[in-house]
Amino acid sequence: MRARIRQQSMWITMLAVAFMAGSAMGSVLVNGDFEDTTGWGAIGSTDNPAGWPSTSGTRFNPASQQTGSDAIGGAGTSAFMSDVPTNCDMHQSFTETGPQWSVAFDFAAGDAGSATQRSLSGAIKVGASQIIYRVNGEGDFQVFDKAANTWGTPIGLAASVVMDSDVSVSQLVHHIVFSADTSVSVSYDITITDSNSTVFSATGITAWGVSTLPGLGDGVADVSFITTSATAPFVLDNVEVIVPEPTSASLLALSAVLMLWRRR
Ligand SMILES: [Ca+2]
Ligand SMILES: [Ca+2]
Repeated sequence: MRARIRQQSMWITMLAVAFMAGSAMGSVLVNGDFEDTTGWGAIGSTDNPAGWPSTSGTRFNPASQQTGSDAIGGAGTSAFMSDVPTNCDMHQSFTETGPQWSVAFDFAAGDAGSATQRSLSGAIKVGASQIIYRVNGEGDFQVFDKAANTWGTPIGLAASVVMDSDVSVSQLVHHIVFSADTSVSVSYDITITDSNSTVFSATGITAWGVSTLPGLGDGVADVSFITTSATAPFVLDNVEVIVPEPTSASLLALSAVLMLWRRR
């Protein structure tokens, strides 16, 4: 009887472990919603938003708080990314994700003025490589292709961003998702939902911003937002690095446990 109880409790423990392995991991970033308002200094200072330091020694804080009805979503805090002074950044490094990942955030982009100028600008480190991107003054979403040494608009992302003449009030909010599964292909997809809920997407993008290309299986290790060469500000909120909830893995583990159980 006692052995039977012990066996039952062992199975219950194994089921619990299998179930817990499948619990959501969510975003790996801290303060991606900018609701932690400690540490923010003036734009151009060395005091950055909590969790978001600048590249050490070379750049400064690009962000100030945009709050309440002037924040994205009409409440809380967003990050207003100023184009003055230029050459500021903030970034967040973390343990490299697995090959399946998404980077997502909300933004509104000021009008940079021309096709060769930019407002929103940032980078995503994938292994030892990087995706480097910008929104130009035509509302094109562009990525830098180091191999061709030029900015290019992936097919599907031309005029995908509605220019916001003043991002400090009444934002034209866009949602962007970069996603990849580098175990299958060393490429990435971008989906933008604009402020009119129109969806733009580009798939299988192979433009990388540096000479080093990612390898199969590489994940995300750092995200940054940059105001270098910006001629208009932008606003950010709800930045997330999302790794898939291991639902299928957990189901596999559960079914394996159940199969073992039934075989007894
Ligand atoms: Ca927020
Ligand atoms: Ca506006």
